[in-house]
Amino acid sequence: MSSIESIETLLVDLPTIRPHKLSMTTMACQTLVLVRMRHSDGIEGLGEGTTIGGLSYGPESPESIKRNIDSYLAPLLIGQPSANLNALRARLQRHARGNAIAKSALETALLDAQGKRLGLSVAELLGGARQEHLPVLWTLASGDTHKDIDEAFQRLDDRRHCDFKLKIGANAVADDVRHVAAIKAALGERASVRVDVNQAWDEASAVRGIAALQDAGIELIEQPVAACHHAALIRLASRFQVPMLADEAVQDAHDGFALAAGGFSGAYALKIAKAAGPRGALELAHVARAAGIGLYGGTMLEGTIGTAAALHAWATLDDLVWGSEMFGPLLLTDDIVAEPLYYHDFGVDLPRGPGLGVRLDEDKLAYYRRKH
Ligand code: MUC
Ligand code: MG
Repeated sequence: MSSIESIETLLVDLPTIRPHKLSMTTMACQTLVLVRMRHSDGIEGLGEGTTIGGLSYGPESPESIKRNIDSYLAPLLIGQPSANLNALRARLQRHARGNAIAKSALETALLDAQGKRLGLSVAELLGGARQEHLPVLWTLASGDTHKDIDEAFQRLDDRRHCDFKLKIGANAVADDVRHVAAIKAALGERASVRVDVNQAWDEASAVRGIAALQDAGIELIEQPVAACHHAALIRLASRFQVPMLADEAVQDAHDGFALAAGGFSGAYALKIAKAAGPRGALELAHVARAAGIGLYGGTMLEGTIGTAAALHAWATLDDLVWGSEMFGPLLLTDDIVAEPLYYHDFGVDLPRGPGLGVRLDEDKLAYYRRKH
């Protein structure tokens, strides 16, 4: 019976193709935390834990993810039998609080190894894929209205993306509304346009902003108010016709249940990073489904390994009514895998092969890994 032999964590810094401007930070680089988990049967499982903008997005940073895996989480797993994912997950939950992104990287590495061991894809391990090609939107976040419009037309012409999410909340509400309305007017019926406010508004600003965005034809409003303001999000969802997408407010199935029980309607952004891994994200999906809340495959702007892990989970769902945003690798200038994901026809193919279906490019990894 195989057991877990060693767990190596590496920080990998990859530049973005342009500055990516969110309400809380502007990214010029993305830092991936890569996990290489080696097992006594010779199999290596790969995992990735990634956040946005150091500590500006959430309570874990790339450095804390690495350090907490090295010091606390890896010792809980080393020496344990490789194959009982339920037991390993319970062990991490019992002995370590929080650290959802670190746990997601480890669960991904366990699933990848188990898939390779059994000759099954991660989607098959999770019950089987219902779709092999998933829709993927693109985030327009250059910070410049005209650049965003040019970028959107390029993506439409290339049949890369036909849905766009605009990052707002860093500017005055009226300026943000002007920016969004100009982009929607330029794209017209060719594209669906949504916004992500990343918690930047208080409720009064949200009421003003959403009323104007609804009039401009925006289709979805993501996380307009602070994550902890569940009641405000519920009030906004009942007040407006345009649906709300809960992101930071809904990390896992517990939040999903609380928000639904409080009367929320709309959609939930599923992210493996929020829910401590693909399995936790699917638990949230099941709660949402039971509550009649729509599903959306979310990203923490992961590289290819984290994106592939999420794709395997989302592929098991046949009711992602809001599609997905699994474009993380396309925001980066380079990659650390041998074969990139295949983006075409407004979506991406589920990678094939055992486990995640992804192989490392060791030269690229050696080049981009942080050396000190
Ligand atoms: C978020 O809050 O949704 C997803 C796409 C993007 O550009 O940023 C992320 C984070
Ligand atoms: Mg969001």
